[in-house]
Amino acid sequence: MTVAILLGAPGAGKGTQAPLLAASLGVPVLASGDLLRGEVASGSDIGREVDAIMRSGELVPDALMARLFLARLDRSDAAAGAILDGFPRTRPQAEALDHALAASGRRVDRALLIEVPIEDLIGRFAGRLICKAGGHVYNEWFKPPRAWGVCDVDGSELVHRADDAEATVRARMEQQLGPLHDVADYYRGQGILIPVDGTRSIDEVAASLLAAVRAPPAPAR
Ligand code: G5P
Ligand code: MG
Repeated sequence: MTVAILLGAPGAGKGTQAPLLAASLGVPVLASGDLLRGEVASGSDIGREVDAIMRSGELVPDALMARLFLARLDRSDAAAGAILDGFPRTRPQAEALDHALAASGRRVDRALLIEVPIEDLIGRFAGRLICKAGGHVYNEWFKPPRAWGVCDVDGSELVHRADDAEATVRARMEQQLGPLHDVADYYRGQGILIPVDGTRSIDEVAASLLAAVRAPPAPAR
């Protein structure tokens, strides 16, 4: 059983790497951003509330996010492990996650921090495309789909994300890097944080992440 968290700044490659790691380990990806975008697309009350927050580049309040995400983690497909993309994003979320996992005899095994300098990230957003059905991630320059505008995996339409406008990207960096450092410190303190160089090719980063997950377990905490 493996519960591994992918940490990284906006654009670091969490959503690109999570499905690759999950496929290697035979566990599902639970992605907080995809959960939220699903709520927005459904037009639910929660969706209306979080749409404005996401467009502003701020984080969704901890209580709402923990409720949504931990309910997803409780579903049976995650009983044998999962790759977490985008949650936790704050220290209170990390504590809530530890608490929820402990209640079912599980724990976070690894927190993998994908490190990319900010100046390298900015250029990634303009070319990013995601698919409407599954949130699969592409890039017009670095990872184009086989057929223009169509997802390789599920055939759905590829679109730009509403929060990838330049001003929102700047706000996301300003608002979210501080909490990211807090979460990284939290897992460093537990001895389970593994930094990975995210500036290399997608395949090289994927190989490093898989090796990090398969490395011998950290001593009991
Ligand atoms: P999200 O959806 O979690 P972010 O901002 O954390 O959004 P984002 O933008 O989804 O993270 P990513 O997943 O780390 O980035 O990166 P990606 O999509 O895989 O890759 C970005 C681009 O770079 C792609 O075009 C990809 O092809 C390319 N790329 C990837 N890897 C490489 C590589 O190795 N090399 C190169 N050259 N290119 C590469 O959250 C969205 C919003 O939801 C809310 C917040 O408002 C957040 O802003 N939210 C939460 N709020 C509170 N708490 C939480 N836990 C929340 N989770 C989400
Ligand atoms: Mg993502």
